[in-house]
Amino acid sequence: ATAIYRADYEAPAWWIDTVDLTFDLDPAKTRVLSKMRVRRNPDVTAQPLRLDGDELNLARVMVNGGGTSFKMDGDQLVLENLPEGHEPVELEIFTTCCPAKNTKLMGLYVSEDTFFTQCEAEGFRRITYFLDRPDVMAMYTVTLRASKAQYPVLLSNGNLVESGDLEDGRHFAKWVDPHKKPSYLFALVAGNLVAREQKIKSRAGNEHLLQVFVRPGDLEKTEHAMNSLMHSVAWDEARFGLSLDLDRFMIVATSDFNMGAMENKGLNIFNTKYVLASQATATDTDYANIESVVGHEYFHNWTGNRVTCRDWFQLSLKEGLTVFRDQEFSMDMAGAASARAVKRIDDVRVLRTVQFPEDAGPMAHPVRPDSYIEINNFYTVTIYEKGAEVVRMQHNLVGREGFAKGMKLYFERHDGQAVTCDDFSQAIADANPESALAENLQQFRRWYSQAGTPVLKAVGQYDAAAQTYTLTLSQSCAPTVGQSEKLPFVIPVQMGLLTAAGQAIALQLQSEEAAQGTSRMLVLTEAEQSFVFANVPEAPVPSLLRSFSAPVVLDCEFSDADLLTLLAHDSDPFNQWEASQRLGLRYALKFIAASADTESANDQFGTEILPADFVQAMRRVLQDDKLDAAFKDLVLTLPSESYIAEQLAEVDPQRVHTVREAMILQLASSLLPAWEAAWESNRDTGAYTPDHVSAGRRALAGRALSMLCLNAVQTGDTIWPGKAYQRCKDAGNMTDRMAALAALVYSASPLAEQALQRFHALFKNDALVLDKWFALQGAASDRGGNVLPAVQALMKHPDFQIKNPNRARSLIFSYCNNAGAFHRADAAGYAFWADRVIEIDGFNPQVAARLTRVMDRWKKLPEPYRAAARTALERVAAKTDLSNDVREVITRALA
Ligand code: DPP
Ligand code: ZN
Repeated sequence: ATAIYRADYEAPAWWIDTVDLTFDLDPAKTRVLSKMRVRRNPDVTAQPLRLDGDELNLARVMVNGGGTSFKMDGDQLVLENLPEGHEPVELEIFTTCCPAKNTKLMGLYVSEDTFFTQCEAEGFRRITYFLDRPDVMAMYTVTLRASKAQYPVLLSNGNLVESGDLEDGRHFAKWVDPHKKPSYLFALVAGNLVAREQKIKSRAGNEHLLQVFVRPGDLEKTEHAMNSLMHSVAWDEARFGLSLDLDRFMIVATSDFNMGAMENKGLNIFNTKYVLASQATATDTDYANIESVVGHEYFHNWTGNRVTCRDWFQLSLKEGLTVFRDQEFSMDMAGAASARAVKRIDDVRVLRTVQFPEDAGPMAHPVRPDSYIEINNFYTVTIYEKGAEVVRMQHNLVGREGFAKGMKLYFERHDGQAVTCDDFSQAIADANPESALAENLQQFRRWYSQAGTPVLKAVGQYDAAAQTYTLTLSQSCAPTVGQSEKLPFVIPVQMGLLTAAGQAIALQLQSEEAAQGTSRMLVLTEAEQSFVFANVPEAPVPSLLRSFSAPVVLDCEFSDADLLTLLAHDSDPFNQWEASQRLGLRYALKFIAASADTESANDQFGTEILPADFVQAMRRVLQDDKLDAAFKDLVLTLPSESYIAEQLAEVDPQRVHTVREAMILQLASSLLPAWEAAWESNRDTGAYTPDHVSAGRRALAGRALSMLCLNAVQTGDTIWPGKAYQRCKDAGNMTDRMAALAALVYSASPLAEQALQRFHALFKNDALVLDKWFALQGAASDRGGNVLPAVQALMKHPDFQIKNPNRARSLIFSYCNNAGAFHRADAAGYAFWADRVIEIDGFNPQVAARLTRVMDRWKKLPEPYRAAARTALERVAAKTDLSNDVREVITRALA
């Protein structure tokens, strides 16, 4: 496999204007007839037509109704003798494929007796020969033929224009998509499905039919998905003036899916995980994820489908923008400012816990990569979440109204086109010519071209005599693979200043006539810049990067007292939370460093890690009636192990794990009465609704219960584990039930085993709940190396199916991400990982490549882990028949 470079982009030598597909669906042998009208691209020198294919059986090729010569070049079908000139050519290609044997879940496959497709990024070539690239946009007509008894529902993109019976118990349906589209947005579904339907009227007065298709029996679990879809339609009209452009919009759920969901035009295909919900089977997190993913795929209808990507290097054009849109949607749905802040904190946690490590590791790549071997490996947190941050910065630099204007211009210019990330930022800037974005556009674009997480250093100097405060901001960015030098970024720094007592100080730069509020944005464009504030009455506490205004690491020497001030008083809830995280991180790092040279590090954890004033601050937060429960829950959550690990040059995962666990235990015991009170006042949230206020209360109650059980295991108390066990039995919703079960498992209570068994018996027929059951056990706290044997035993459980991506992820991925259990001195965790990567790669390379990435940061491990990790990586690399997917990841990891 060879790398593909962005710099090598060339426009296609041929266009495909129309494609008319006829499918005779049969799991063993599906026949596909493709009739295309193609023509030479007049702007490109004449070339043969080279069509992509993958694992297809070619039966016949015809040109303008007659035979033709053709040749194969690797997987490509090459037609060298097509008529000269620019007249359209009618091409007919007849192929067959075998959906039943398609375990990669790319192209056309069968799941539970139903046909599904997944074409992004390059799955369409597994269905028929085609110019399988996003800049070739065609009009599609699709006829599906299949057994009526087995496949009563036949769906494809667009509008149903004809259907009827055929002989031999077969029937057909003909669909026409009124919009041209790239092949990655093609979809078909055929099977025995039922639909929840909803008619809606748009603001513009048009009627639309919304449908959510699931297997019979699942219909009552589709209400939330349908509500989310209706909210999405309304939101995109209200916020961006973007209306649904189809008479009919369909969502179909499948339990075998590599990704979360797919935005095929008018026919979104979803992982069941992001569709099905009932209070008995889904948690609050599931409900929130469904809302966000339904929104995300729906919003793609404009950002991705109407305007698509020129090539796959531009993937973030649609993904970063659409993640930004779904984040804003979730915030707008959440309503209250405090709920918006909670969502923002959640999003930033993902960014810092997953994307920052990616950006510092072997798979680091710019938001717009320069090369790839396997595009599937680039559906990453960098493209999605960092991409969304880059869009958010543009939003913040031009303001909310300005951004709406920019979006409008973007669609005016590019509707129906396949474009680049540069086209997007150009439109936002051009619509806001006076903005800091327009002023610095070329430099701003470094966010797209340079990988790595910049470090923003802030140093403050107070001059009491002059009453000035000089804030010096400087930036740097460490080298990443293939990029040794980085140029300065444009970094928007939203900030404020507080007095030691927590009062907001009016912000007046020395060059200004008057103060301009108490929160403002500084824009750092140089390697170093100073900002001098006037009329500052005392040495202030700076509140920097409010709402996380740029995806950077802030390096600022706060005292503990500064951070406690910010935690208690900052007007920006994000920075209040951030102060708690900085303190937690500080104590964790201090203790990790202190215990680094001690043999008996573990013995020290009897001593207290967290100082009294921090514990007192946590107590105050927990007991503050004015704070949202969800916010309290986030403040009381210590930085994750992987976030702590990122701060260290060398990471002993066991030490990080043990220190963090000791900190949690200390919070559990020293705040005991506060946890009890939090449990008592939040354990009953009444009739279940997934709204943010009650979900926040359940989250806090769940954490309290977990803390109380953890403490109980230390003290020998049996009351709290008993309460948790009871809760597992009689909880009225899955959030409460799962939290109670997790509390028992996480504290390694003797009641855990029995509770797990009961839970399994209750939900053995619900695949998504079983996924949770497996995941919880893979993520259990390790006690003397007991988790791996338990995971190995679970692999033999009758309900475990490695070929189902959700199930494989639930057990195997959750174990391999469970640092305390995975990093074993005997290397057995790594051997298990290597075996599973090789096994899964044999049938599903995409899932295998994701699992491979668990080892991204192995070079930071100390011995004996490091050598053992290398051995495991090399064992995988030595396999000669690896997929391109795994090969690319493993090669980078070992480089
Ligand atoms: N289905 C994936 C997403 O929506 C890829 N487009 O992000
Ligand atoms: Zn997407």
